[in-house]
Amino acid sequence: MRTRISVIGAGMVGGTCAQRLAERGYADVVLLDIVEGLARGKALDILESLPVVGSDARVHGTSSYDDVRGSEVVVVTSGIARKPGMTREDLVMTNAKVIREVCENISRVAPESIIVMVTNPLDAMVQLALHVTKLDRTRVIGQSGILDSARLRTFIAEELSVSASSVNAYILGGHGNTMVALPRLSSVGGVPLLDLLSQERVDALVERAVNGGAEIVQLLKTGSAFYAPAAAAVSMVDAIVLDKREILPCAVRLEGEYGIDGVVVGVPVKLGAAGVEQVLQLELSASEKQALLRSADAVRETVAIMGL
Ligand code: LAC
Repeated sequence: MRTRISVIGAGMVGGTCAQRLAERGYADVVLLDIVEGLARGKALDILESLPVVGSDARVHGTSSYDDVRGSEVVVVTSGIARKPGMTREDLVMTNAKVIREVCENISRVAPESIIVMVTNPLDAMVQLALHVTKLDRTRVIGQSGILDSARLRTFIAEELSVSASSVNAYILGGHGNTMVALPRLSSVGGVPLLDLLSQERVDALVERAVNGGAEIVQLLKTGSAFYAPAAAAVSMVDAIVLDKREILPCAVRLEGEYGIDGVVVGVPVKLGAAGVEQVLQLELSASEKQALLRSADAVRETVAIMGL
């Protein structure tokens, strides 16, 4: 039997995830949305693109959770996106209601799956999914750090006129304004970033990356980014389904690591077939550690709004 991956929510992120996954061809894709016809329409459109791109994946659009049964990975993208002027945290009450229901359904039909959460406010939604599904923290993982780091890598690559694939940069912490960039540990072709750019330039690039989501919202006006978030989520699915054991910054519930207990924030993890196979502990400076603790506090505040 072929591997099945489900994508919940057929909006811009969900549809783009389904497309990217279907084009890879290593699994069949179920795209689900409660809006009648939306997932079926997008899935059919993606399916009809596959003879052209050369993939044999089966793509199925549905409104029924029964079709999610047997999924190895479930990518959750449901909920509303922010509009100009909103923070990700402004979405918490609306999206918590949606995510609670989605997770109850996943528990019912695919209790063995690994959940990749994409919905904002990201860290709080991972925390809610852990609460509802009662799954181990290794199996409920949030997408944020890959996206935030990719933005920083893009800006560094542009500034230095090098391939972004030669740029190593990490952004950790919660997926909000308190996210924590680590320029000290960033490098370009193995050369420390701070040997190549002034602190001032690095600070400016970091600030643009931290505000990267808002920059896109401001331009689109009617929604938020979806190409890069979908690419980031799909790279997590790759790592899991292909058992890559890739080191990626992901949102995971910490249990004492970095001096944080019971809060979801982004840290580097080893991602493979079992989900989070290891939480990596970087040596942080005092100020970096402070910033991570502050970010965890911000996540705690958002989680408290949900009454968890
Ligand atoms: C972003 C949103 C989707 O960072 O969280 O673009």
